[in-house]
Amino acid sequence: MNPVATRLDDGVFVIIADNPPVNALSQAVRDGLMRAIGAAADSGAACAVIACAGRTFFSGADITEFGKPPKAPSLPEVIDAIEACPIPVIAAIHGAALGGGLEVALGCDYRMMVSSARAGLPEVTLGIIPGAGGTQRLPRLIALSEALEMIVTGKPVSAARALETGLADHVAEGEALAAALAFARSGKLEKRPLGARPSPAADDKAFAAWRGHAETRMRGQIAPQRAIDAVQAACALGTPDGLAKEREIFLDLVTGAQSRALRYAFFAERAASKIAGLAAEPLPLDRAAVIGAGTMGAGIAAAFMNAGIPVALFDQNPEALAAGLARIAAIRDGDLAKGRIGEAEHSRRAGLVSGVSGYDELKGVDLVIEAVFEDMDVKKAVFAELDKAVKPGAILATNTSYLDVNEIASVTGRPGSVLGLHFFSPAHIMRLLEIVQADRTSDAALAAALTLAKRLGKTPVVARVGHGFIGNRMLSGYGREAGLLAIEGASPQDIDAALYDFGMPMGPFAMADMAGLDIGYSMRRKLDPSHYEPRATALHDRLVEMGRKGQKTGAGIYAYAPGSRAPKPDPEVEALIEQIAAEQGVKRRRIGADEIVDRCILALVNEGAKVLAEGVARSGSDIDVVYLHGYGFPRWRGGPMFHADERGLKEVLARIESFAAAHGPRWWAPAPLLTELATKGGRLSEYSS
Ligand code: 3H9
Repeated sequence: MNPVATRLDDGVFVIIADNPPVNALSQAVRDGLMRAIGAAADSGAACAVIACAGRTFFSGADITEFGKPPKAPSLPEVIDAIEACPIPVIAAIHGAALGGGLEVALGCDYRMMVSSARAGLPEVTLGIIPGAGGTQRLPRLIALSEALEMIVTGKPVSAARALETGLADHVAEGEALAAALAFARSGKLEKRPLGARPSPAADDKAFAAWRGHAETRMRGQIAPQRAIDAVQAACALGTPDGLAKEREIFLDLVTGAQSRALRYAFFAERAASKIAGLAAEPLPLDRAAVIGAGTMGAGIAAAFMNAGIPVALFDQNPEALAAGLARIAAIRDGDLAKGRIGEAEHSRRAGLVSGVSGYDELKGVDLVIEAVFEDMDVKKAVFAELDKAVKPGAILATNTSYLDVNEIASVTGRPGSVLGLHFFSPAHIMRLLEIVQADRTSDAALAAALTLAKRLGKTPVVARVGHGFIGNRMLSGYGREAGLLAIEGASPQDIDAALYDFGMPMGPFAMADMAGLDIGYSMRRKLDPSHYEPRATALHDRLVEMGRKGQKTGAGIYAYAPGSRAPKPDPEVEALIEQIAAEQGVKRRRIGADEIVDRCILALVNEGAKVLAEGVARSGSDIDVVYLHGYGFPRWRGGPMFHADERGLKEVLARIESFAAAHGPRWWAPAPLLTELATKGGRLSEYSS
């Protein structure tokens, strides 16, 4: 069926595309548009309108077609045809005009947006640049610096902003097609093809500024720099040559490793929130409570407040409760001060948060999230109280990052309503939400948690019960190798630098100092020693015992100048490392960045393969989503599992075997699933349990 319909509406030729869910510009849509433009030219109409049915204007090229043989007509051909159409063409934009969608609109003579619509060129987020004229036509329409901002950052702009910059000609309320028809009839329209406009003047300062921005804020990514090359071509060349240059860069990037990884990440995120066979209707979640007013509890409550969900913060200690409420107030005050919200929203948010100190005040809530001390007995006591106090059917969730959710559920009379909601710190900012499905968690509770994640603006991943679930279980291997490498001879700053250069936002030692070394220290006191390697944590333990707990005490693995968070190597720590190495009988050696990265990253991969085989993670792509959103793994590498696949599992296995030979099998015995996929063929990122 042709997804593009046409009709003549009182002298206006109307073209409506309908390709649910988001009107991606698939081959069928391009073909339909091409034919519709031909018909518009022959229709005798005064002008044409291109609109979309459903929830949005074109959301861009169909990403699933990338990497496959191209099918005619190409999008640039369609847009050239729109631009060459003898009658003026109006784009009627609702929802979002993104990527190729905005490029279609730029091929039109007028852009009409409804006030709720957005327009953007997010191609760089997929590791490519606009490939259908966006980098050539946009700088011919709006100021060069504004075009650069949209193209380099990939961030969409509102209709109001589009009107200000000249991207939109008209902004209207109501339904897009009706508004475009009214606009079409409001005056005499003319042909004004952007491709025929002269090149914009080059602005070397703006180019340098955006290159600097891309270098620091989009570190490691190729596409933003290449997008600037394309805009420079728009300034230096006429349209045909500029378009050819843009196309050349687009085709080069779309077949490259970064784009493959970023497209994979796009679909992995969407797959993570879908559970096959989950038919249950989600339960209503209109009032929530958070137990424990510490940093985590307050952050979780703030996430609810920001999402507009009334939330009660519970703590039996009045001082802790007051401090937690003050933390939440500081978060909304900060948003007001930074202009992210206005006065009205600020007071609305203030009204959503209350403090409570008695279990009996929690009767009416639909969901409780416990965020108390990480101790099984304490958690069980809290859940027993909650089970008595909170209405039947309400969900009881724990924010534990390690503990057995089945055991916690066992003290309640409603194990079907118990699950884990593992937020990452700071909870109102970090996007990842690990949802832990315990053995008896009901489908309705799981469905409710997935819906809640969406309302909170989080990216959910469902994990099953297992020590540390997905993220922290794997992280222990990463941290272990970093600790051992330091004893074996690499300095903390070398290790941090190697992993930073790999693309991690910070190295493991700087991260440990930021989080506080005492957190791991007190957790290890309660852990079964089979879960960690004491040789690797000896340094951390000694530092804590010396009172060096990280940034908060002004010294940890690094030293910090008063009031500064910049880590400085500390000779005292270097001497301590030497001493620990001597105690452990380790002869220190020079260790290169390659070994540092492989030891740390392949430890993640090997543990990830075990997590996957055990069913703690449902799929390899879920693991990658956890690492992208919870641990800052570089998105342009796809995630640890995808990264291993791209490197080649045979090579990964050989490297892991070499580590097993050098350091013993206890931590390095290859995961059986990894061995199987490497030998028989298969990909970790495509594996599901
Ligand atoms: C481009 O245009 C290149 C051109 O310059 C050059 C070409 C030559 N293609 O996100 P949702 C699917 S690059 C295929 O959950 P929302 C998505 O996978 C493109 N599929 O909805 C999901 O499928 P499923 C530039 C797509 O309401 C379903 O649609 N454009 C595409 O939360 C619903 O998606 C972009 O980068 C696509 N382009 O958000 C925009 N887009 O249900 C990418 C979505 O099976 N898209 N799907 O899981 C988005 O940012 C969001 O989807 C959007 C809607 C904001 C549109």
